[in-house]
This record gives sequence, C-alpha cells and structure tokens, in this order.
Amino acid sequence: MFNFLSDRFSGMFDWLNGKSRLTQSDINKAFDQLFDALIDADVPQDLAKTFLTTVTESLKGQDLQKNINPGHYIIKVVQDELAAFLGSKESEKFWPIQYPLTMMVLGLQGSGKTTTTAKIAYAIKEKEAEKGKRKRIIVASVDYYRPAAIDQLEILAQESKIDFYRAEANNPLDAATEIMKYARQQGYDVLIVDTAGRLHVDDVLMQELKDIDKIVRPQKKILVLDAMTGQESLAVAQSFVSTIGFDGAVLTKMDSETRAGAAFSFYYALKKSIFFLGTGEKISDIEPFIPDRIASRIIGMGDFATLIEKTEKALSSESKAKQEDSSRRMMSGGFTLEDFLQQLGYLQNLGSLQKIASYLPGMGSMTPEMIQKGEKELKKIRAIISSMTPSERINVSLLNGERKRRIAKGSGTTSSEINQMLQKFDQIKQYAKLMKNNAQFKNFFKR
Ligand SMILES: Nc1nc2c(ncn2[C@@H]2O[C@H](COP(=O)(O)OP(=O)(O)O)[C@@H](O)[C@H]2O)c(=O)[nH]1
Ligand SMILES: [Mg+2]
Repeated sequence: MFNFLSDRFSGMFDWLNGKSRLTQSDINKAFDQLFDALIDADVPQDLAKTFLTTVTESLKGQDLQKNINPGHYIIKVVQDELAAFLGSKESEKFWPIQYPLTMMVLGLQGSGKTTTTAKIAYAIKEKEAEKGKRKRIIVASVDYYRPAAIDQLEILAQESKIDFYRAEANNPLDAATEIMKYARQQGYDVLIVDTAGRLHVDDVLMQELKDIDKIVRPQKKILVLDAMTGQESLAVAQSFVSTIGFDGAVLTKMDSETRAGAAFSFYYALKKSIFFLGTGEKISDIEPFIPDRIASRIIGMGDFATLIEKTEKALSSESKAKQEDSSRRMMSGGFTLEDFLQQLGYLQNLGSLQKIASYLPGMGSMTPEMIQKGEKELKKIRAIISSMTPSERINVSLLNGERKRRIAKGSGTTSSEINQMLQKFDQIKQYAKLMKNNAQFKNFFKR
C-alpha cells in the first residue's frame, strides 16, 4: 500500500545506516533521494519541498556526529516528521464515537462511497463488539441516479448483518426526510447516509448535497476519495471544503497500484484528517489511518501494531487458544503436521501473503513472483497434509512408500513433492517465529 514509498525510502536508508560518520554531502545526497522518492510517489513538488525543509529544520543545530549511528538519527527524525506531516495530534479523530451519531458519506461517482458506507458501519459494529457492546447501526441511501445504487447498499448491508432502510420516496430530499424520521423513531445509535456522486464536482451535485445536509444534519460528513486518482483527489477535496465542507476523509483503493502521494499530502494540503483507508473490495477491508504507524510503514520499519490487531481479529477465541497451544508445542519441539495445517489456516484468515508482507519490515520489496510462488507452495502443502490421516500428521515416521503414494494420489502431488515437503518440515517448524524473523520467512518463500 505504501510499498512504493517504503521501497524508495529503505534503499536510501540502507546506505545511510552503513555510515559511522556523515558528511554534509552525504546528507545532501540523502535529501535529494528523499525528494525524488516523494515526487515519484506523486507528491506535489511544493509539498515535497516543504517536507524536506521541516526535516532540515529539526536537524539544525544537532551534532550528528555525536550519535553512534548518525544515519539512524536522521531516519528517526524523518519518521517523526512524517508522522506529524500525516496528521497532527490535534487533528480530528474518528474514535471515540459520541452516540447517537449520524453521518453522511460524500464523494464523486465511483470513488467508493457505497462500499465505504457499509465498511464504516461494519467497523463500528466490530469495534463495539470487541468491547462486548452492541450498537444499533443502520445504513440508507439517497442515490436516485444510478440504477441499482440503493440495491448495492442493501446487499452489502445484508452481507455484514447491518440494518438497512429503503425510503419509499422517489427523490433524494424526501428520502432523506423519511430516513431521518425512521432512524429516530427506531432509536438507532448510528445512521450512515450514502449519497449520489457525479463524475466531476458540479453545482448541481453540491446544491443537492447541501440540501440533504440541511435535512440530515450529520455530526460527521465523510468525504470518500479514490486514491488512484492521485493529486486530482486533493483538488476534489478542496472543492468539497469550499462548498459543503467535511470532517474527515476515507481514501479508498489503497490496495491498488496507487503511489500513496494523495495519502501523504492530504493532511498537509487540507488540514483535515484521513479517518480510514479502504484496502480492498471486501467489507472488512478498511483500516484506521494512524499517522505514527503509517510513518513507520513508509520508513520501512513495518507496522506490527496493525498486523497484530488483524491477527487478533482473524482468530476466533477458540482458534486463538488452539493457535497458542500449537505455538507452545512448537517451542517445545513437539510441533506436528496437524499443528502446521492449523497455522496455515490461520495465515489464510489473515489474507493474502501480499497483504501480510506489506506490514512487515523490509518486506515491501518481495516481488509479486516470490509471493505467487509462496502462495502456490502453501496450497500444495495444505493439500498434502489434508490427505494424511490424523495419526500420520502426528507421527511422520509412519509415512512409508505405500502411504506416500496414497497421499500423493489424494492431493494431486507426487511422492517426491511429499518428500520435499517433509524435508522442509524442520524448517517449517520455524514458521511461527516468522513474525520475529522475517529474513527466514523471505528465504522460505524464495525457493
Ligand atoms: N480495490 C478496491 N476497490 C474498491 C475499494 N472501495 C471501493 N471499491 C470498488 O470501487 C467500485 C466503486 O465503488 P462504489 O462503492 O460503488 O462507489 P460509489 O459510486 O462512490 O458509491 C466498486 O467496484 C467497489 O467494489 C477499495 O478500497 N479497494
Ligand atoms: Mg454508490
């Protein structure tokens, strides 16, 4: 997601890190590289310059040479300044929520409003459920322009078990009135209203949104922007600021080939927060935007905090207990293929390797080929283990030629592939340590 930037940054930091003394020309070179990386990531020039000036200011008067590793020091300063650049501590936060809450979701057509409406509802539901609380959340749409726009929201809501209301009215303003009345009568804690967009910002769109705004009177107006449109999305945001206004943004399609320039520039250019990032088409593909963590990711230090949270969410409490059991067994050397199969299932819950890699330090540079190979490998291993009997999984020494032939047949593999897998099993026992030791992880999937 921020791989483009982090790849460029970590290349630069590699050579900075290796130096025990830094000359002014080293620093200049580093800054030139930083600047190029930002421009290539589609950050507007003046903004890239401003960022570098800020970093230069914080380094001023510091005696770099008194640090054991002056490169480290610069990297730390860049990271801190990045975090401040991405959103200050004072910027408006999405959490905690004051209930009851009414929100209105705005943006251009195709930016991801409808998807995001459902995603935010889901995120609130999940977050409250974690705390053992249940909030009544409803979504509704006033998009009467695109055929099936309202059906789309209904389907998304159904899939994630969020309440949905369809107004009887056949125009946006009456529908808004009707939706408000319904949500109030029913005493919902959260109402999220999805609106219509246009291909471009125009007066008709803004007027309609203003009228709906007057009826709905949302506590939060959320602007949805397609990150793939790069700098253009900043211009769109600007025109919303100067007309209807908004409280925070959601940048969608961060999973695409976007170079992150928009995310990097947004807070600085607009002085508004990014509340969330959309990272895929699934309802759970939404992430809070936390500047410190994003800065760490861009710097190439990974974002363990987010990965760990995702892991926790992906595991049900039952499988969490199992996971802990099998990790413990592994540490004591009693790790079995059965445990391994479980671990793989747990990895699958987390999403694709591509996604996981993007949270790990230095792993942004794993090529798509490496990842594809790794995923194929994982599938094969799962197939092989699944074709084994429970006792074979626990005791590998049972696997004689005959048994191997049977397993090969059942899993669509060959005996020699099974042997390879078994040979690797010792290495694979290192598997749960993968989060701690990503060099090994990398080597494993390189083969
Ligand atoms: N890959 C990806 N696709 C997204 C994301 N958010 C929305 N989409 C897709 O973008 C398209 C337009 O989304 P939609 O919610 O209908 O946009 P709207 O016109 O603003 O309501 C749909 O195909 C969505 O599945 C995202 O974060 N990542
Ligand atoms: Mg829509």
